[in-house]
Amino acid sequence: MLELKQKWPEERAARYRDAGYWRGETMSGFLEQRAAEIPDHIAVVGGPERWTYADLARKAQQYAATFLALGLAPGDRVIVQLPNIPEFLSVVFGLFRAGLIPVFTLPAHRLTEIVHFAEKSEACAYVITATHDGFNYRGLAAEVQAYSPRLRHLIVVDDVRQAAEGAIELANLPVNANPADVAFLQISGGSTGLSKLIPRTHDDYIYSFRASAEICGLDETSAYMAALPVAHNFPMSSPGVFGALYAGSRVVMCPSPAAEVAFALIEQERVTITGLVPPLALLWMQAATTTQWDISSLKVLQVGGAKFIPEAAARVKAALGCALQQVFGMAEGLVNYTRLDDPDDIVINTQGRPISPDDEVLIVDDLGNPTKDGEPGMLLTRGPYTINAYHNDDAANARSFTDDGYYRTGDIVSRSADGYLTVCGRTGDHINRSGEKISAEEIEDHLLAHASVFDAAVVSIPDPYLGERSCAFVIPMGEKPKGAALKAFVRSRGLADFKVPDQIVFVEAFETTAVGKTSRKFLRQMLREQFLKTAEL
Ligand code: AMP
Ligand code: DBH
Repeated sequence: MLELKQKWPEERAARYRDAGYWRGETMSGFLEQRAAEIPDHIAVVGGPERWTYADLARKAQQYAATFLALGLAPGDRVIVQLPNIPEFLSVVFGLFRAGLIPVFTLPAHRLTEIVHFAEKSEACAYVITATHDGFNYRGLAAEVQAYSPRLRHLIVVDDVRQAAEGAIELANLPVNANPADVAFLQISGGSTGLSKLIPRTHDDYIYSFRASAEICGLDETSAYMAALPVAHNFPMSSPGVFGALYAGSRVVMCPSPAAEVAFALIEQERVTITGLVPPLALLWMQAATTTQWDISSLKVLQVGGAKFIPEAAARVKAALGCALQQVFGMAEGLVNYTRLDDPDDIVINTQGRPISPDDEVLIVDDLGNPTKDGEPGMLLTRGPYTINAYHNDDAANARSFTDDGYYRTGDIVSRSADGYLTVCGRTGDHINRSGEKISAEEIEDHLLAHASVFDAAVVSIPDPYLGERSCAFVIPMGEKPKGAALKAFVRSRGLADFKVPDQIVFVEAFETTAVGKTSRKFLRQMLREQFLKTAEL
């Protein structure tokens, strides 16, 4: 198996330890510590479950023992595809306790994506629920296993739950991990081609969510609700469920971000903080005008994952009766927050400033020269919780990191004199659809696999609800297929639903000047501009 690595140059690592960012804690270590300190506090609620910190730590140990009894060995990688249920936490902390490496995926992922993650990570096990949201994950798992024979162990939580509860605690569990080691693989949104795997260490990730919990004011009286899919980096760590547990808060697992489902839970659990992507924030603001639920416990609504326009940001306080916090982050590391005591002007018009005084932010023009304050440029960053390399992807590493270790975020931002960032756009060809990033190239490849497609270019189009939607320009070959049939074809390739093009536009040709001589990037840009000139949005 390819070794898991995430190394910072020794000089920087020493600096981060000296500054107290990296404290030598581990994922399972911190949970066990909380369980010893506040055993009877509620750690997580969801569905009929209500677990104390002692319950969660015990269940994690039982899962750890169960995984090892199944024949998994420390260092093995385990694909985790679980919805927002308390067992997400007992399973994941069980994996940490057993020295196993979770590979996080979203409930929306399908055959193509899971097989890709399994192959890239060399995973030998796959954890699912039998069904969720009407989808049969056993069926998906059977298909995945047919493609990825290395994935020997299928663990359906519905089946192992009982055995785990009977498992003997502490049965030969390995010693806790080394804090500098990789704890898990997170996934990127995949701006070029398929999603990349992001190795995060205990040290760096714990720093990011511990500091996030502080910035967000979490303590033992707070209740954090995970409304977005919890495997996403945002609800996982900004401060997310991990930051909430670190702070001794209560985690509320919300099965759906639909306003009425979430509002009911906010009332029942007296939720104080949650995070959303912009389109959901708009829906919640609308729903709040008529809801019967009492959402007055909510103090902070975080919004991130995609640009939240100032006009909408300005309405949050009045519409939901809570403060807004903008969050601009990435699974690769750097996370920016507006602070809870920032003036409205900053909260409404910026995407915040970095977590750490040691987050190094460079904003450069096309020639690599730093831009002036207030002028847009490409955002590069390095720091105590930003990765230096993806797992098992030399080409992406060559592209995405500079020689001196900066991550090229692909975002175009401007920075104010006091260090606040405003996102202006991006350099890459992906579509940010409601916070889900879709690679144009990945979808073009699927379209090209259709017998009646000669060529295809996928671009983002501004959309009043989604922020951006995907539009595929297709040159047909032979008989022109129907748009709906092409969408069905892409879906049948085993892709997450959010990647199916929202719109298909047939064209006779791409302008040859654009194809022959210039890049695909330019072609996409040209098609988008032509479309925007003529179309009604
Ligand atoms: P990923 O690398 O897949 O985790 O996606 C992170 C990307 O999401 C960032 O590089 C931005 O392009 C985008 N993003 C996240 N938060 C925001 C935000 N608040 N405003 C604008 N873009 C955002
Ligand atoms: O979009 C993201 O990936 C994101 C947004 C907000 C993120 O990773 C985060 C906060 O940590």
